[in-house]
Amino acid sequence: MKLMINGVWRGDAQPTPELEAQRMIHTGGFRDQVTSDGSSGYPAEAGRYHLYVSYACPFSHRVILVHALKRLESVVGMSVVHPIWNTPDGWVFADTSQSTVDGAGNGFRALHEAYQVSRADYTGKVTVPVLWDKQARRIVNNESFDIAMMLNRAFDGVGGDVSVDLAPAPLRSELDELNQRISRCLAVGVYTVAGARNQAEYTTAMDELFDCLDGLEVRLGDGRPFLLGDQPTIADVLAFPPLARFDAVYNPLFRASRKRLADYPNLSALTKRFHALPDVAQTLRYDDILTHYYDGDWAIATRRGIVPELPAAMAVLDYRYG
Ligand SMILES: N[C@@H](CCC(=O)N[C@@H](CS)C(=O)NCC(=O)O)C(=O)O
Repeated sequence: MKLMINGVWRGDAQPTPELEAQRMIHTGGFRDQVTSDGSSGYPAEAGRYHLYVSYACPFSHRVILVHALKRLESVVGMSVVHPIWNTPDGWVFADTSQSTVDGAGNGFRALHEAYQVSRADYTGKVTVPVLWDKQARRIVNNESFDIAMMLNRAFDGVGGDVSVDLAPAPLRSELDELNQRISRCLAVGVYTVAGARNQAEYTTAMDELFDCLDGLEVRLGDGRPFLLGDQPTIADVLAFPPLARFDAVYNPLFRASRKRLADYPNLSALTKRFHALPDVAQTLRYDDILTHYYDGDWAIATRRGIVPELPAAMAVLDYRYG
């Protein structure tokens, strides 16, 4: 397993219950905020901040989407790690067709160096996405939702497209509820299915995931083009990365096989409509996604002893246990 313990990178640590627990300590990571008025100590400035992302990672994809929709290319720089995470160094930078070198000027070869420089005794996972402050030389924030929300408004005074607001104030409470639901039961839900340790956990996770998808499908049943109405919002930004990966990865590899995205007409239409928005198509890189999931270490998703569900219509004989 891969994690950092007291500032020391452990790319090959043997899993123990203690390490499993430490690997989970990632919400205690970096949660500072860039603000337009600078009251947080991190004022929005063009050219000061940099994103470290992966095109394969669905959580990075949220940030890449907002970066593109807000037209922040010349305001906040972006470097891309290689899609194969299963290396001794975890996420690495490299000058390849699928990745870049560290463009923030630090000369980092691996992402764990950014964590170590930011906090010399950091303990936890080394994850993308990361928002880096070139001036302070530290990570500001490593939570995708926080970063997406910052990119949405904080940089409006220094070059962000003010005509795009993905979290309009009148929709805030409805958005909060929907964002939490999509994050938990869909974006994280597919990983809960993949990580199930036995058939019972798998079934529980599958029920939650597909209840969630069924609910979103019904929500779109009134003909609304996006989840909250006529305009795309941050809720669509959160939904798009897992939906776009569903039939390619989560259904076949993670055994989220009860239905395909293609079996949901409204969610399929939403995915295509969102994909057709200006600048969105270039953010969806199936090369990176397929390399990451199929060449990477996703043995967790093929754990022995779990029988995948198939829609009844696809099985000639009923093969279920019992
Ligand atoms: N809470 C984080 C989760 C990000 C996350 O899990 N990123 C994955 C890639 S999709 C990662 O970097 N994993 C490395 C690891 O688990 O050690 C967020 O939403 O930003």
